[in-house]
Amino acid sequence: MGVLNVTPDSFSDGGRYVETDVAIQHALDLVAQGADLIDVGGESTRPGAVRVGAAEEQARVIPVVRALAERGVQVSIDTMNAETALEAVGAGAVKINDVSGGLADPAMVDVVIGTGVTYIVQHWRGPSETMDAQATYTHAAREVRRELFDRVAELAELGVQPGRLIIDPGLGFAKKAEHNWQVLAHLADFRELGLPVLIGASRKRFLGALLPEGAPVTDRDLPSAVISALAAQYGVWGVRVHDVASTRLALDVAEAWQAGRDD
Ligand code: PMM
Repeated sequence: MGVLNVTPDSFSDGGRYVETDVAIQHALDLVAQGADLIDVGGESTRPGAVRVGAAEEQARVIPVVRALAERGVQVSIDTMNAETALEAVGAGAVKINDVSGGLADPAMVDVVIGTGVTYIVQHWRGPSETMDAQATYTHAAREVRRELFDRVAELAELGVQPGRLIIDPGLGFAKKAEHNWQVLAHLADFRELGLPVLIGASRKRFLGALLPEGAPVTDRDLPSAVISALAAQYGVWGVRVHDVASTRLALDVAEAWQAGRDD
């Protein structure tokens, strides 16, 4: 999954793809580099980010979603807003990626049921303004998994077919570096429900902590690609990344390694 943030303030690629034409071209480049899906977002979720209005969010993302869908690109819409999700599916998005798992906007569940598209449910404890303060766990992997599985059960009760769900532990969302590593080390446990698992580690702060202070955010692409390869070994369904080329290569290595095992 290649990331396309059409936002002026995303921490990882903020401001680069605000113009529609530039955004579309960047997405096509990501597809050429091997992305199977483009995740289009119009609202930054970085820690401390302030919410944008639905109208502004839609003005950013809908033309991009439509243009990509018309070119045959598989698009997911990264939004917590039900109205934006509905508009995006109308414009051709095939998946809704909601970092709040439907907790930020109660109307989201009806959109998911009504549109029939695949829904990516992420572990979420609260909005970006407050999530760092909510990063307290006694055993992060176990608690994140429990909370995420509980959310899946709630969605099923509300009428969302579990077979349409993809789950994501939400690295960096109400999680400190050590919590992210604990979740990654226990990734296999997240497959217990049999649902596809998505991981979004790309360019996040906990990877920056491995690099020299002040290193540019693009230096996080190599550790991100390593995580992609390791996540593949754990059988995850997908990885959400900014630098598709390095992750594609990392996944090719993991696949060739796996093929050697099958001989
Ligand atoms: N991370 C971000 C945004 N959307 N969606 C999913 N499913 N999982 C993630 O980990 C995730 C996401 C924040 O990263 P960005 O600002 O670099 O896009």
